Amino acid sequence: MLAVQRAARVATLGLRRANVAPALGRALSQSATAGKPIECDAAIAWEPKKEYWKDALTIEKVIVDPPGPGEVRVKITHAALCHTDAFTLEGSDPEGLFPAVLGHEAAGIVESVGEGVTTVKPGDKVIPCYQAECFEHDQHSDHCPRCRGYRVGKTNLCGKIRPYTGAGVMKSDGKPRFRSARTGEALYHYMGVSAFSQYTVLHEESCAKIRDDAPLETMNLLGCGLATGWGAVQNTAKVEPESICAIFGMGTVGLAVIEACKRAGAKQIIGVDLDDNKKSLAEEFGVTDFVNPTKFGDRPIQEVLVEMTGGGVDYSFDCTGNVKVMRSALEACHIGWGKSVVIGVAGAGQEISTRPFQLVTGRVWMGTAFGGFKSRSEVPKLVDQCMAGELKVDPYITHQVNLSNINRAFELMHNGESLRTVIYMDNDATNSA
Ligand code: NAD
Ligand code: AHE
Ligand code: ZN
Repeated sequence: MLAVQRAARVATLGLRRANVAPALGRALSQSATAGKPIECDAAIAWEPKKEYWKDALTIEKVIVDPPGPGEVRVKITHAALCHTDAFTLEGSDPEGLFPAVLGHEAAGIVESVGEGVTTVKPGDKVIPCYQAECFEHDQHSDHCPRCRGYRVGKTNLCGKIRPYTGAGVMKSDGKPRFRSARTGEALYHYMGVSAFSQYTVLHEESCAKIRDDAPLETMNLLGCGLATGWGAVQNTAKVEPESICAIFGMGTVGLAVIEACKRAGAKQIIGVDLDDNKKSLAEEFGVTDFVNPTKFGDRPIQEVLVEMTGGGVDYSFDCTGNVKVMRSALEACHIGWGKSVVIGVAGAGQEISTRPFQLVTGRVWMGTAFGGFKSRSEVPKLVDQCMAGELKVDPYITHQVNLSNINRAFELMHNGESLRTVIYMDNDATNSA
């Protein structure tokens, strides 16, 4: 029901929907390009821009080199904006590199594969995953120091290619596969994905192969925000029935947390946001209470929540990236057992603090990346759950734009007007209204 209601509200900005299917159809017959550089459109971030919502990206031609050994070239059909793209674009990311092709929440079709690739082939549908997952043989031979914990399920943070994705290059030769067609300048990859290009090159470890009948225009959201929110509840916090939960930040990630808390059987779900316009939306997703901290004068919001819940919440989640909010979320937890999960990403130089007494007295402060999911093996299962109707993606898609309107997507996010805006990457499928 919720899905139907929200889908009806999707705004298609300059998007001619009728043309989408033929454009995707063409993608399947592109093996003629294997082994050759491809020239295509991409949104380039030439430099950081504090006001990221004001036309920060330029749409230009880029050259995408063929995949090297262990690499996969993918035609990106649909991407979406996550707040982390804005965070990097505005210059807050200590790992941010420029010029770059940003974007990390996407879906697409394999165009060609490099030497040695065995897990995907041309024509396969994939979700690029910024948290890569190495292969079983890597884990058995302790490929990197993280394998010891990874193989027994202590973490989803694979270390095999992370140094290269952080450096914006490919592992096989330490170079990027993108260059500007206009200037010839090399362009860095972003989070090992670079979805804001019609073609990108991924490490094989980052390619989650999904079923052939999966709709790419919705499943792209599983590449970050939804998997993160759902996983934070089920994998990281492990919320149990009858819990009391508080969620700070009612963007896509926060709403996915709410949805998962409801599914887990939480009896009270408190949404916290500065924007009153988020109240009705949050109620649709499952909050039982909505709290706007600005309505309580100088009173710390954690005090309000502790009073409201008769001692504090069992679980809290920061989905804002604000370090003061992270502290409030921790201190809103019940003495003795409350757990607080940091999901939001804070800018360079920011640090969290609290009185150690908060932890001495039993509260637990933890964090999650990609909701604790292992990517290549678990994202296809999430797709199956969506296709079976057990999980819903549509309610999170509020807008659709074509690649040439990508800056509008950043503006909508900045204004708090959108949840996820899906970017249709094939400009032939759109008009420029
Ligand atoms: P978003 O911009 O869509 O939503 C953020 C929400 O927080 C908005 O509703 C905003 O009104 C609210 N907010 C801002 N400041 C607040 C405050 N002081 N108190 C209460 N609410 C406040 O962002 P999103 O895409 O949902 O992402 C949320 C955060 O999660 C971002 O920091 C993003 O970078 C991060 N993220 C982390 C992971 C991970 O794996 N850990 C994955 C995806 C996103
Ligand atoms: N590069 C930043 C940190 C950014 C960050 O924490 N990213 C999250 C994903 S946000 C997705 O929208 C994450 O998963 N981090 C773990 C990882 O391996 O990157 C910094 O502070 O340097
Ligand atoms: Zn993200």
